Amino acid sequence: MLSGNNLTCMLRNLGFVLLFSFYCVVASGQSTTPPITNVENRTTISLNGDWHAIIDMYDAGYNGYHAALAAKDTFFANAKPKTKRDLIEYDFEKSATLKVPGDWNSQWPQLFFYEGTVWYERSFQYQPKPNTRTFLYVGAANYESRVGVNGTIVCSHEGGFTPYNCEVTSLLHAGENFVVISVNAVRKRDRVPTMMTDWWNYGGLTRDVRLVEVLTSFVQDYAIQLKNASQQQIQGWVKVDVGKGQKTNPVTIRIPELSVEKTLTPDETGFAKFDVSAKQIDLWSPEHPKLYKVEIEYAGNKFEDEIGFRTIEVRGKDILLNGKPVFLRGVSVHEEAPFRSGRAYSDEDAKTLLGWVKELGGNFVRLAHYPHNEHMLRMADRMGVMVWSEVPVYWGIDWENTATLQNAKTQLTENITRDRNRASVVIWSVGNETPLSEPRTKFLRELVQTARTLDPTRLISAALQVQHHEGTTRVLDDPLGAYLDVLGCNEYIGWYEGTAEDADQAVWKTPYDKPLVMSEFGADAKFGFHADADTRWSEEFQETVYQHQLKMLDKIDFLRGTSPWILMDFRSPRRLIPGVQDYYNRKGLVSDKGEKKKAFYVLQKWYQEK
Ligand code: GCB
Repeated sequence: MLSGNNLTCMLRNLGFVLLFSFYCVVASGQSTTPPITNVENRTTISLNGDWHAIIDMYDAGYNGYHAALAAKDTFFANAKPKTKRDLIEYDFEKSATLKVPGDWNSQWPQLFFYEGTVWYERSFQYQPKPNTRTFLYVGAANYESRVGVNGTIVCSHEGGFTPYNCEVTSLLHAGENFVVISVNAVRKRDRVPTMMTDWWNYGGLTRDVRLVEVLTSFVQDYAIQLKNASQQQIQGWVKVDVGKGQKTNPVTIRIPELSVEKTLTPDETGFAKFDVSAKQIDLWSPEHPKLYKVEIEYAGNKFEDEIGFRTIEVRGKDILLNGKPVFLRGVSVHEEAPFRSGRAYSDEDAKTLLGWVKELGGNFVRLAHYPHNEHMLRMADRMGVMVWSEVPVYWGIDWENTATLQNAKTQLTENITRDRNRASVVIWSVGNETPLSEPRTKFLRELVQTARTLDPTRLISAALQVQHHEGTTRVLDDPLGAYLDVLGCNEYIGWYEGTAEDADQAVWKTPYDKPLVMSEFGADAKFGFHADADTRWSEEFQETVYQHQLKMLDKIDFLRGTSPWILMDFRSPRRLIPGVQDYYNRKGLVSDKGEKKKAFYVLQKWYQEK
């Protein structure tokens, strides 16, 4: 797809550098290069570490006192006075540093509530190599970011939870180079998510930043998995970025342990499909999270991935993993760091969070409410935890805005592109608790369609809400249900609605012949606060809500999974009671310091018996 803006951005590479670069950034939301997947296993140079940071509340880095600055005068220039008369009113070198990866809110006290623009800068040594292309890869920048290298603006990106890359080959030189990234976290009505969320709007370069080095022509992306409903047929495709003036070469895919070796010839666009049968595949499952080493070789360059093979299907009300009915014993999780607070970003964070899921007796996790960092998905693959992966189409999105829909589709596409080779992911969710209306259903149906086209091998769901009651019967008849494989439902009997005991009378019904995952239920409790079961915020109150909920859930004949809200307490600007909430949603089964509440053990017992 080559839009007018993209075409203009290409001209930039032909030499009209400053003028057109500025135009690209201002005029185009997504002037990034096609996503390179599996960067972890390619040749990369980490740019993690200390970055100089300038807080720019008024966007002075972009605007003068009357008009927008010319590109050469923006902070991307990283200018320094040349004579003692020169006036330059910013100085990266003298500015304090923020750690990358990491949100800015939890690093400097003056940034705790900040949502504007922060400029990041760091220098690095580089040695260009022959026949090599270099891309700058940003794991995530919340929410809108723009990238400049050695003074030239390269690309911009919208969406705070998915990766992007831009090619910087022609901008790098031997010796010292610098990169400047501006990140803006302002919430706006037309963004995804929109103004209101129940999580902290952590801003900044929240995930790994790296340079990725590839050959002139290279494998940019691929999908390798079991064919639907087959336990022997591996299929997929590869996409080569052919490179200017290059010819395509054959691509070889090897899975040594399965004696699979397949050589493909990409077409002139660099695309090739394959299908190969392999006997006796040791299937991936939570009990046995087997991963195979997969090698991808192209034009003398080889890299690896670790891929598990499993099938996931729905038959009537059942979810089948590797052809057998499975109950998803799960819990919802935010990307909140255990113990230290702030955004989670590391392998250690992932191990701790998923370790608690395992300790609960879980085999499933709902990664709420946006794509989590890649470490989490790879850890879920290794530890054997099935994943519900979601985009931040949350609450009251601007349903009738076509640019918002495009943005949501792009975020969904970036999410699926990054994670489609992870066996752990079994469900793509297109949204959470979206209020019923025709424009909303139309919007979400388009996302369902996008997900199905990109990945026909996984199940699609959304966390819905009960739309109407018939006495004590709750009827799950949201029209979106017709387009989903799995119904998701959030309900808070005993917390936002009625009493814990009301769950005893509740009956659940749906016109759809589909499985249900109760995607949320729960209650707040402050760890260590003990009282009787009628006292809000006590561990006993939360414990009682869980006891009644679980009894109710046992009676729903189409229930095939649960992901109660939530594994760990998490920061939220909506939670304001001093001494109790202190800006934390306290529905965690575990506190933010890792202390287990009484309800943890109630759920653990239920899962052990499931
Ligand atoms: C919900 C939302 C979740 C909130 C939760 C709550 O229904 O999906 O994002 O955090 O309720 O605690 O209110």
